[in-house]
Parts: sequence; C-alpha cells; structure tokens
Amino acid sequence: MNETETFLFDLQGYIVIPQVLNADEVTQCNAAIDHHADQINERTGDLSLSSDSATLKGTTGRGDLGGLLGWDHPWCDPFRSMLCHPRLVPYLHAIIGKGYRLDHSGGLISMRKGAEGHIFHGSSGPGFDPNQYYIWRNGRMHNGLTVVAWQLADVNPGDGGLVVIPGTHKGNVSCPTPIRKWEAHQEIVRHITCKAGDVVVFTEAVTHGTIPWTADHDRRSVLFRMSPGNVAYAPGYNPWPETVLRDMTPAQRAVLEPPYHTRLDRPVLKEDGTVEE
Ligand SMILES: O=C(O)CCC(=O)C(=O)O
Repeated sequence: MNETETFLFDLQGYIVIPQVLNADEVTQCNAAIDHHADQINERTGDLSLSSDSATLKGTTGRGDLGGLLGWDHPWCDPFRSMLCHPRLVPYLHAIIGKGYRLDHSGGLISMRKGAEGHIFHGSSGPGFDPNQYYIWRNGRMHNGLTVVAWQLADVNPGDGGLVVIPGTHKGNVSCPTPIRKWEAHQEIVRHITCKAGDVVVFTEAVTHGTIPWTADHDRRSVLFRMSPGNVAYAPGYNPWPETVLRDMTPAQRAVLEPPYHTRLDRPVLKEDGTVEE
C-alpha cells in the first residue's frame, strides 16, 4: 500500500483497488454464482433494509447468497482464493495488520433493477466501538472490522449500490437520521463506481450503505468481512462448518483461525499470500 493509497484510506475510510481479478476470473466467479442462483434470497418484509426512507425504498429486496466457501469444487475455488489473494494481502496487512482473520463468512450481494437501498450505518462516534474502529497510532492505521468487496459487475455513475460518507470513520458526532436515510445532504454521500474485477476495501467505522439499484444489469458484489487476529465481531468461527474447512490450503485456513494473539504461534501470511514459516 503506497503513500498515496494510505493517504486516501486515512482521509476517506475506503480504497478501490483496480483489476485484482482478470476477465476470466470474473467469468469463473459469475458462473459459480449462476450455478447457485436458485439459492439467492431476496429480502422482503421484516428483512427489508431501507427502513422507512422515502429515497432508499425499492420495488424489490436485496438478494443475499451465503455459503460460498463451502460449495463443492470447482465452485468454491475462486472465492476461497480471495481470502489470501497476493494482490490483497499487502493491503490487508497495512489496513488490519498481520494475522487478519475472516470474521463473517463470505456472501454475495445481488441487486436487480429496482432493488431497495440499505439505510446508512457504521460505528463512528460518539462512543468507542471495540469491534469496529479506526485508529491512527505510532505511524500506522489500526482498523477493526473491515469489508473487502469483490466486484463481479460494473458499477457506473447512476447505477446505485455502495455509498460511503468519506471521513466519518474519524467523526465525533453520530450521523443524523435524515442523512442515514439519504433524505438530507446527499451532497456529502459518495457513490463508489468501479469495474468488474475491482476490489473495494472499507472500514466498518465509516458511515456507509446502499442506494437503490437502477441499472438494467444485476449488481454483484462478494463481501468478506475481516478483523484483526485478536478480535471477533461474529461467532461464525465457533465452529466454521466442516464443508468450509474441508480441503482448504494452509494459507486459506490461516485466515479462518479463531481470534487469539498473533504471538501465540498464529499462522500468518507473507505478502505473497502463502504462510510464513
Ligand atoms: O451494498 C453494500 O455494498 C453495502 C452493504 C452493507 O453495508 C451491509 O450489508 O452491511
């Protein structure tokens, strides 16, 4: 992570890393999702994410698909390799630290035309949240829960999808409800555009959410939420399903270690995505 990227993440709470996956790899991921498309759950009723916002509501719910890491081969393979991808590891070491671990099991967000948005959320201010935080100390950043979002479809201006309020990860005042509902001060909200194959990394501390999807093509974003090696937000590791652990490489398994101190013989990754000896 170079000086400019570090500056941008510190300032804005997110970074877009371009073209981590090539076109063939994106096709492979999309084929695996197509194969499991009948398992996508569209959120309706109590599972709706737009609250009572007039501007976030849609004509359909967001589609969620989990369990990607536990699929049969070859479908699970491209998603498993995202855990320790050599392009990503140096960023995750700089953002979270060595020994980063998978916190929530990976999942796809899928949105078809008309899908509702998600009320903005994040943990910045006024209290300290020991699971979701952004701290700069001793010359480097420290992040709690961090989202790694792999884009499998283009997101163009006006399409909708992920938005952030840059800088709020360092805010001291909680975000007022009309802003969280995207009903006021839309000018401070940034829509993240990107190409299929890009990866967006953002700290859960930054206020973020989703605006309704308006494009003809479906949105597809695969999210992995990572935490520092000593931190757990979610209890999914206790235990990970056997289907998830089965046949994992040592590097993939290292990212699925439970939370404990890195000093206690925790397997950690080298920058190239293999396990340090
Ligand atoms: O639409 C997005 O990418 C944001 C999703 C999100 O923040 C969430 O599911 O908690």
